[in-house]
Amino acid sequence: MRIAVVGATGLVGGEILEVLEERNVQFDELFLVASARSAGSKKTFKGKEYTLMTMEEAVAVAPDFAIFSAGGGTSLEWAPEFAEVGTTVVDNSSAWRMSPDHKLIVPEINADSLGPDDKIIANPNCSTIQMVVALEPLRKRYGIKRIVVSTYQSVTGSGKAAVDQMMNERNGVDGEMCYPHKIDQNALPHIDVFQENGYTKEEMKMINETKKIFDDQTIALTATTVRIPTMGGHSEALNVEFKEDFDLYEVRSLLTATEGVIVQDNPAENLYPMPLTAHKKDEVFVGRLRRDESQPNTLNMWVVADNLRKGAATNAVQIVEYLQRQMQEA
Ligand code: A2P
Ligand code: 11C
Repeated sequence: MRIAVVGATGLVGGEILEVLEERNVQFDELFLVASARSAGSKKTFKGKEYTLMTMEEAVAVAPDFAIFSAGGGTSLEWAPEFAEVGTTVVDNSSAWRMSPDHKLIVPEINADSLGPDDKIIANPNCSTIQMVVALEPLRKRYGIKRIVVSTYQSVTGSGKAAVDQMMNERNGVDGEMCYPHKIDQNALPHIDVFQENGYTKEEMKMINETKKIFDDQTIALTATTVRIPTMGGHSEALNVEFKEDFDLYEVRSLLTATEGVIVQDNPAENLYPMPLTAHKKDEVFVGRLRRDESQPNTLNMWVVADNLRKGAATNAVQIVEYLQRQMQEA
């Protein structure tokens, strides 16, 4: 079993390495890949020093798996090259997500749709993943009619340059601007580029990816995505209208029984999910569960996850673990 991490010097790449180590994922060889700028420099993993490789070098060794987190353009250009030599690519970018020929996978929901011909597998957007993981047990029980989601997203979702912008602002240092405005002490209702319909690309990703993952084009969904000056952890306010009425006690039980979901919901003790407490955790945290008293069959909930973990690295590594298990069982 040979695994390549493509984009190993980036924020998500670094997180993938941490997750591989923490989960003790088994492999015989590991290849760390970055741009030609970094190739030849060294990076340490589990006490061993690795020399960063170029994409060309990584394709030449034809690893079993390549976990990509190096941007959409790199994925479009290189994922097919890896697939061609037999590598299964798990891609963190948006390049393949909405392609009808590629699967968009959250292991808890639809990994069983994967087959041996799926050589390029798409990992959903971070804000989509944490929402669908929290909703899946409720969707199965009550059916979903409509979702209204508002997000509060960490600067880590935009990569290193955004973290640098925020820290420079905090330290009073001039530097490159990643966002069109200051981010520290601010909130930008603007994530990714604006589309012709007035929504941002991030908002449209949440809408379109959710329908694809749930394999249900009938779900009505609308989103407002907002960048806030937090480090590591996206938060989401969800308003969900179900097809059938629900019992709040049962909602809590269903969520509590769901692997990968942790319910933190005790207002009497000020217990609710927060980015600080979700940081570096692999689970999705859910709280503030309450009935929307303005409309039937409708629930309000607050969902938080570390966007670099379950939103990116953890989900990608879980896909690899799933496929490893399939290969061992075959
Ligand atoms: P590098 O450090 O050599 O530029 P982030 O999103 O945190 O900025 O990380 C982006 C990651 O993608 C980095 O590891 C970066 O490597 C990598 N990367 C960017 N462009 C390419 C490319 N053309 N080929 C391979 N890796 C790339
Ligand atoms: C953000 N959700 O927080 C984005 C980052 O499509 O994988 C991830 C972009 C993507 O800015």
